[in-house]
Amino acid sequence: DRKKMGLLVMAYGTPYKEEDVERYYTDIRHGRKPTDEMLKDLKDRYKAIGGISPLARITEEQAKALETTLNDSQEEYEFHVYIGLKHIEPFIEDAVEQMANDGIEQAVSIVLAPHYSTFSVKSYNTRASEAAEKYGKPNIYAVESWYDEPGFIGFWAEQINAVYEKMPEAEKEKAVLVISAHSLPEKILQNGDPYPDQLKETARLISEKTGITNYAIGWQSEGNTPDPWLGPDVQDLTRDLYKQKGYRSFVYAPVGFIADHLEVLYDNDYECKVVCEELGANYYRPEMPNVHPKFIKTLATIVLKKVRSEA
Ligand code: FEC
Repeated sequence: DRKKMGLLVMAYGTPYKEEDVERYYTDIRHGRKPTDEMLKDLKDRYKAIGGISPLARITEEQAKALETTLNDSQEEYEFHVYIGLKHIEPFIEDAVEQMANDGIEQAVSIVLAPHYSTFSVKSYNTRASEAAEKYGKPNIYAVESWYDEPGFIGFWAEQINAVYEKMPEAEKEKAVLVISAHSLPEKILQNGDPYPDQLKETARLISEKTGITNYAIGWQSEGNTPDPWLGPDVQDLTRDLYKQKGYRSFVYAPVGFIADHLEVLYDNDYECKVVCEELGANYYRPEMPNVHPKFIKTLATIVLKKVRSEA
């Protein structure tokens, strides 16, 4: 008989329809309503990527595919997936409550973001464990980060190589790989947050695997707040690399994300592309992991490693 194991897949969440944008944005802002101008700006960005974000569908497909892959790849555990979102229902707390109601005693959790930060992964994990405490179950084994997992590095290396292979030699020499993650307020650094070092390590491993040495690390999608955010921002970085290093082709790998969503489809595919067009440079963006079977297999490897070492 297989042992029953909850599989808590946590992700950011996105509005399901236009009417959800305001409450979603309010949740992101810790309960402060956005101004009309901010709300309009966000709605306009969703419109620019086709109305709503594909993220809700992709998160669901990733979670389902992960459950299936896990159950097909071993016989010791029977995984039962639950999605818990940060900023919209089903919230992390809803998922944990459902697991408790379903009698799940043990669970493994993974956040669909590779790099650990007190602002991101820690807050997901704290919410899950506080909810589990409230309901008296399940006991949750939490994956904290997977920014250096070989299958993850391998996935990006393959997608990046596919882009470079299509370039003529002369273009390759003047191409640069821009590796990025979501920016966070600089104040995270005061408590020794590992987030920037983990991104650096992902970049180093991708460079090692692809042999691409012309690369730079950037930050993107910074929030609309007065505090200083981690930089350089990818758009400024693009201009600087063009002027100071003479690069003419830019390959963006937003490795802090794993799906096609607003921060990639707008912040890279629109905003960075506009900068490239202004400069007369070439814009490239390799495919995101989404539900690529190799990527899902990598997530399954990470989850199984956690379960086998702790459960
Ligand atoms: O709907 C979609 O397709 C996009 C979903 C989305 C993802 C995402 C990932 C991350 N965020 C992170 C941190 C912050 C901080 C603030 C912030 C603000 C926003 C806003 C939207 C938004 N985020 Fe997000 N983020 C996504 C969407 N994010 C919309 C609000 C408008 C804007 O600023 O553009 C600032 C909050 C504040 O005001 O204090 C901080 C981090 C990630 C990557 C890790 C993860 O996925 O959890 C970190 C996807």
